Amino acid sequence: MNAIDPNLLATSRAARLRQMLVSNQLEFIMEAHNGLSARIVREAGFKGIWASGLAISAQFGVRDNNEASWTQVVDNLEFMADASDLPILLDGDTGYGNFNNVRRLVRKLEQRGIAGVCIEDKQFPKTNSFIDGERQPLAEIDEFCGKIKAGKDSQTDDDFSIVARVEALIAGWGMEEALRRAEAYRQAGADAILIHSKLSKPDEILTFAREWAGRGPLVIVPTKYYSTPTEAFRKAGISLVIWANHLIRVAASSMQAVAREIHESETLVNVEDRIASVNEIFRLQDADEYSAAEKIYLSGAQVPGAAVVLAAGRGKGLEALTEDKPKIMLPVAGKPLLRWLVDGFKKQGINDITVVGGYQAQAIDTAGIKLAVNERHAQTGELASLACAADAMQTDTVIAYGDLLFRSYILRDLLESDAPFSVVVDSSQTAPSNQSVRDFAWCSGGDDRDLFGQTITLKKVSDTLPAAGEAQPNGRWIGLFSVRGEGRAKLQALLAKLRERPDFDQLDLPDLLNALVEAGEKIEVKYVHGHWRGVNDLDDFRRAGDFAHTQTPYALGNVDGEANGEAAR
Ligand code: SPV
Ligand code: MG
Repeated sequence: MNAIDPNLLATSRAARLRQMLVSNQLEFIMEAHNGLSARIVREAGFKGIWASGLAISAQFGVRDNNEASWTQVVDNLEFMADASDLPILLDGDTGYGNFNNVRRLVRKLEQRGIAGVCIEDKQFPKTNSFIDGERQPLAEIDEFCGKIKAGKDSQTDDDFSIVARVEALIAGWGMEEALRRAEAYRQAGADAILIHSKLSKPDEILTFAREWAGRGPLVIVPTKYYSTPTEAFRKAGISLVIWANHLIRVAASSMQAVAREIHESETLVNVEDRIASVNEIFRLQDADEYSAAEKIYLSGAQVPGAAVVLAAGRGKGLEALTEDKPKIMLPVAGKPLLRWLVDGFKKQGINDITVVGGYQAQAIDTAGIKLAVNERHAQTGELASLACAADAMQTDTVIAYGDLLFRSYILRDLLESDAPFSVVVDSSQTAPSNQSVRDFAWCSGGDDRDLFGQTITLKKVSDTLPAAGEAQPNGRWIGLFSVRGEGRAKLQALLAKLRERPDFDQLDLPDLLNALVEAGEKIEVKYVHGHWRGVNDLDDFRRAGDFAHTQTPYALGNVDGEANGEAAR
């Protein structure tokens, strides 16, 4: 992301827009149509926003014919200006009336922190230039110049800009008329000329720019001549390019794809991991600022949970790939296994994440996590690693194997459990299908939908399958274990007790679960049926890539039916 120069932020928005118009480098502004898209434009690195008439009317679900009133547009702009500190250039259509309406518009825009307005020389109510452009009547030159003068005379901030948009080429009036109008508008006080074209080639824009010969800043909207290399605009001396409608268009196509998918599949499970998480929406709304303020102004605010990820191992059968890094740093579908897990936690609002490393711990990417190191990892099991993170368990904590990929609802459902202890068990895995499968789970009942609402508890976890005739497992523990409330102190006490055992260094997480059961604690079972992967060997890695791809965002990945094919092994 291009950071915005902090010095620029010190100047007013109007001054920044004016600077973009008069600077001798080519500048770009991006369409936004509401507060959220304004924030997104800012985060993408743009220096300014085009408040497009087409996009704003479209997001209201009305036509670009002044069906939304000008005050509705201005109210919408207020949300945009609040959500983003970028300068906003309003597409003010024809100025919504005569010179007097323009005067009032300019005053109201200044009051809402808008940096400038573009008015076009058509007649109110206008129609979008790309709909029968040649049939649209143009304003009289003198009348339009009066609007420009009235607007300039009514602004109180000298830096507020009025851009005059010439529609002569759109309406088929020719180059000479376009130049005549542009010159008249410049003399009337316009700060820049927007020359619009609906051709698929930039020819008339480039001719106009050549004839204009730098008499003032030129603004263009290359929606129709989009394949023109940007360098051509730079060479032609254009000041500002408006990318005019691309966020409303991507919003429409993404919404169409997801709405269709949910309607057809009658489930959310295929889309959840491919769309912005609810937490991402919270972030865009600046919810953290609210939480911080809550801590100052409200007592008793909730402390979020924590996670401990056990990632000390090198990975069996992966030696060739893990010479210089632990298994969890191996990439799956373009990002390290650990990142998938950490992102999964963050998505559920768990930001306090401690990763216990061991083998090549220095190679662990510590962005957004705390690292604890089990120095004796080569001689110890998982419990010794967990003990290294004992301090991290000051709040409700989820303990996880580091080599897990899972659909986000699995963690969400686990977090919703109020039980002191709970685990996730996959009822689709009751027999080994490859050598690395372990952690079979025996429970107080099977995954029977008829038992809905009843609590199932864990009886035992073991990697040894029973002989025929003995009780068969009800599934496989996937490696997620949540400890809440009073469970925390109990877990710490049990860990301390287990540490005294001579075989402590050999103990793994299933031993802890079994010890809790033996101590009479109830461990609630949350059943799932697939939708996760343990990544233990090379084969798993290959399949994990497919699994992860089903979770890439719609805008980036494919939208075909692959999302259904990843039930675990
Ligand atoms: C808009 O974005 O509303 C514009 C540009 O006015 S265009 O749609 O190209 O006319
Ligand atoms: Mg418009």
